[in-house]
Amino acid sequence: MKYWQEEETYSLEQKRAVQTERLIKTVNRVYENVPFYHEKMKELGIEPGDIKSIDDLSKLPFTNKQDLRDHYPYGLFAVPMEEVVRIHASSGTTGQPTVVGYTKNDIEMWQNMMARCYTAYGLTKKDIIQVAYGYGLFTGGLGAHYGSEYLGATTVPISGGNTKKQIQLLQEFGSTAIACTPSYALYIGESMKNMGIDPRSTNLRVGIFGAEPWTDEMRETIESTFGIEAMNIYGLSEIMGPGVAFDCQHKHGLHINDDHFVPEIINPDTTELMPNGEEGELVFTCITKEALPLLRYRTHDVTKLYTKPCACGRTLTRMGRITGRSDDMLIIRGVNVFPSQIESIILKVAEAAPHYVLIVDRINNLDTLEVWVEAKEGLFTDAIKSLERVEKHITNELFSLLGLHVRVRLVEPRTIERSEGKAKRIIDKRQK
Ligand code: ADP
Ligand code: K
Ligand code: ZN
Repeated sequence: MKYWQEEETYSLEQKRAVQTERLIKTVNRVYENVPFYHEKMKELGIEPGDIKSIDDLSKLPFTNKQDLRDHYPYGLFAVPMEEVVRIHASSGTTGQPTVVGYTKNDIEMWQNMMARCYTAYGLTKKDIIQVAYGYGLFTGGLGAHYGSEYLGATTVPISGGNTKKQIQLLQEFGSTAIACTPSYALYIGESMKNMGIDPRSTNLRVGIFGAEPWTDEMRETIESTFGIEAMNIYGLSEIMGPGVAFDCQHKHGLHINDDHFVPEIINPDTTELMPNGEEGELVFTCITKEALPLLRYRTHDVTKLYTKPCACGRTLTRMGRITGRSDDMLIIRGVNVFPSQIESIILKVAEAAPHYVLIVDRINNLDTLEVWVEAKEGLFTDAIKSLERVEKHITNELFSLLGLHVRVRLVEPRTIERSEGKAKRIIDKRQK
């Protein structure tokens, strides 16, 4: 099977018609049922009748994470609580958690979106999918789980952590796919090697990796470690959870399920729409959600959209890899730095292991950035000279990319903390 649903290949006209119909319905619903949106629209001087097509999307008000917090926990829900069958909460990477809810139809839609992803990754009901995202309030585990069952695959609900057990099940259950963060995949691979197990020796064919930013260099590292296809999956709890966008076999941008979540790219400073193809902040409008249909939700994720059709035949709009969250962007002496830029350099250095952390501090009123990278096993037994040479090499590479002098410290193997979920790449020592 090539696609899970026909909608994935709708012609542009068909898609626009569907988007228009769904947007109008959503705007009417929130205007009537969510006082927050009613007020916001009034402030902007618009009524539901002013939204006549998908082109009117930009007339609508934005929604910020803070708006969810201000209406904690259920204040933005558009249905009575008796219709809500599930609650999740964001992991709170950047502050207070926010609560999201789903109706029965929302869960069904989510399962379909996940099944679209799995199908694009070449997975079917014949596969055994080991779900190593955390189960619980975080959307990763249950999102991947329900979608996997819906696909008909054999689902192994091990959740995150418990790395020895993960490895045991990979070997004994014959899992053909694993769903986890890319940083956790790396950790599992490393643990296998430490246990004397070849990570390429299992039945694993596909990795379903997301929930945190990662680079193409990281993809290559993971693919060669396990001998698998490492597929990207993107999502956020406010919009749904995993399955908002996914790689197809061409791995050239992620297809957004834009018959359900309509993307826009804005300039984060002015909130104006960016010209086609330019990078900016990703914004989503949910046009089919019942419990929490957010309008123009600002994700703070930075990327760009591709409008050209994809060779796979899907007409779903593509987005580039997330270069970072605007919350994660460091401004060091006036230069914007994303951890992913540093990752892409480090992973090209033969002597460096793919484990790193960025230490930000403020010294004499100047922001400073130090990059700590693990040396590959064996390097520390060499002369100090070679350590210095590698540090210098990375420093130079970073300088030519960023125009910024960054202090690089090669640290001993296995000294940087490993992650079983979302990796923490930045240690910020500045006083807030
Ligand atoms: P939190 O905001 O607390 O981390 P979520 O668990 O909803 O809550 O995380 C969603 C965020 O995770 C996204 O907004 C994005 O920043 C990040 N993310 C998810 N998937 C990917 C991916 N494939 N690539 C890059 N970033 C991702
Ligand atoms: K099955
Ligand atoms: Zn494609």
